[in-house]
Amino acid sequence: MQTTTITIKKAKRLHGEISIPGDKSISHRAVMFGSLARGTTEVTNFLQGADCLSTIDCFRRLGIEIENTPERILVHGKGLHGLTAPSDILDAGNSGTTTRLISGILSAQPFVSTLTGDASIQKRPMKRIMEPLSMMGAKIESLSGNGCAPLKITGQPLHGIHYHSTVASAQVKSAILLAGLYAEGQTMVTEPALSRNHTEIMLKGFGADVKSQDKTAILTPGHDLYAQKVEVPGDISSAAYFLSAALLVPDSEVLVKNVGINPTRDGILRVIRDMGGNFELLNEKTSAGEKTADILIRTSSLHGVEIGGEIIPTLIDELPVIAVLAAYANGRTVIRDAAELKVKESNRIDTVVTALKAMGCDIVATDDGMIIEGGRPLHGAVIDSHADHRIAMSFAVAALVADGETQILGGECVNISYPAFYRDLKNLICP
Ligand code: SPQ
Repeated sequence: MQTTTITIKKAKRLHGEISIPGDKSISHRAVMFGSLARGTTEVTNFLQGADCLSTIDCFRRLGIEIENTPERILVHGKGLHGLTAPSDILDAGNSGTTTRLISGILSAQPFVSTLTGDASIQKRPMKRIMEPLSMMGAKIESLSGNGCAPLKITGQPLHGIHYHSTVASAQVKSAILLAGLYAEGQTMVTEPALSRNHTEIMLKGFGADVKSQDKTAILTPGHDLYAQKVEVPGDISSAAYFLSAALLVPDSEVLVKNVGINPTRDGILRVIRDMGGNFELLNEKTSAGEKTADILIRTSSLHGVEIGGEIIPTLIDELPVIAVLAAYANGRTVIRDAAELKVKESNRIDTVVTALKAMGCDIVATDDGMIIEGGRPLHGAVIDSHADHRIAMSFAVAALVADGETQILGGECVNISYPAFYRDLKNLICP
């Protein structure tokens, strides 16, 4: 149930620095792979958002002891074959990543489990994992018969496949690779465009035999996983809101610290450059295969761009806030090849178009994206977040530049990926 209305007014200037909380995708994977590894995995800068807490809850129910303190998470892994049958239904909450990745693992366990989630999860498509996992020998049933959760998963002996995915989805790829850890023979996944590769990087770090060849990930089973220390980089998807706000609010300068800039996630930086955005990467580092940097960003005059093709998976979750940038940029922006937006926490084509229209933007939805005629001044409006964290945060940014006041209904959904979002944003706003 949506309860909190957040009110945001036009801002004069943003100034200061912000450290970005841990990456959601990497936090999930650290708990999952730590649970399947032998020994204790220590995770620092873990994202304490509701989605990642759902992953912790599921693995606790599967018999894994996980200590969660503000400083670090300790996952006391029991090896690939250490999970035990859950006594209750597994609840993935609002998290597509938890639902899809854990399904790959559960498909190979010697027990039956039932997996569900909130109203949004029960509408998101699961056939995309049910089909390839079934080809590997899995037995997965959608209990409502509509290809969505709740899912009943009866573990089976699996065999490797070479799957040619029709969608560029890290969740599909990861579910198959995780099932592949238990399968007989090699598992390969070829994607139409490369999706985020955190699973490949981190599984390799834990000792799995995973290779990437262009758009194909190849996993050869037969290797145990061993506990690791994982320092989670800041989430570029969360950084995107501060980068966008600093670009749009006049006279701003913000240092956004510790941002993961893995090339399969950095599409927003390439788009900001193309739009004429002014930023510098500082203090670049690589830790456990993941690149990070601090980003110094200033107010910039932006112009419209065309966004489509292979860049889309590298910025899919940033498209709502990119649409906000485009609304304030001069000229036309076309976003295409992004039909995946329709099957996220909300239909993000519809929710973005409706909300930007309400603020006075000239925008139309297309089948696979949107066309935005930017540069008109926008005004405050009442925006329904549809309980979608990315919509709430994107329109908090839009509100900073709109005339008057904006109200975001159900604004508490930022808890999914960024519980301190409004506080951190407020700290950058100059009086
Ligand atoms: O986990 P969930 O709910 O699917 O979260 C989202 C988000 O906006 O935070 C998508 F709605 O991120 C996905 C992302 O879109 C996280 C993810 C991952 O960690 O593997 C991959 C992407 O999804 P997909 O379907 O393209 O694999």
